[in-house]
Amino acid sequence: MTQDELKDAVAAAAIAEVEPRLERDTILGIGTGSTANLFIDRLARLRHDFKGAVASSEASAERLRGHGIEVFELNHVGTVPFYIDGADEVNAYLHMIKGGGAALTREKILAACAERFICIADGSKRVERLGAFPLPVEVIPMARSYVARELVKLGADPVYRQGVVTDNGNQIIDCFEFMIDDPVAMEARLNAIVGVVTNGLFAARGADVLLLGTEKGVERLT
Ligand code: ABF
Repeated sequence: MTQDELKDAVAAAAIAEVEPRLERDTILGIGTGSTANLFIDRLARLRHDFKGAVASSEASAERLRGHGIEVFELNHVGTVPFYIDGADEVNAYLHMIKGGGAALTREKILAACAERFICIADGSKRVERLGAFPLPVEVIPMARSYVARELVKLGADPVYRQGVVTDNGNQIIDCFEFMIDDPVAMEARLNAIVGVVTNGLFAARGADVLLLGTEKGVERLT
């Protein structure tokens, strides 16, 4: 199977996971990226079975609206029963690196507001140790150089993602050469650097369910 077929298989598995639980007033949290896009496309068929969605990016919001799914502001919604999103890396504890698409802050807010976080990913995303994928850190623009110096002290090789402005008007630094032994501790440590808005470690609040696309089928891990 191709990587796209594996992504579509987990998108279909996520639909099977949420479909029986949809109510007329359900508002879903929806993430960003190519796997989330496949989920959105499959969700279109169910658009009359639930109320709408909150999106983690403008791009996903546009795609949802394109399918006739109403998009709500999180402040008007409160909690969401499910948040469905991809990941760049995921370990056995369902800790993740996310934010390759620069939407990490909104993704983390949605994850925090979700009763259940369903991570959908093809098998290439499953790792023993997080960090081969460069860890994204969203920063307030005026703090970029300061934060980069602090990241060097922690052992990272920080690279400014040129030309990228997040949906929140901020910038992204990617941490290369930064293997992470204790994701929960490192997430907190990075959050404590002044000028950091969010880091792409999703460990304090990881996924509740991982639907992983493999050659043998979709594995469901909790
Ligand atoms: C989002 O999309 C991100 O947090 C992650 O960076 C990315 C995964 O993208 P894809 O599904 O295209 O691999 O969920």
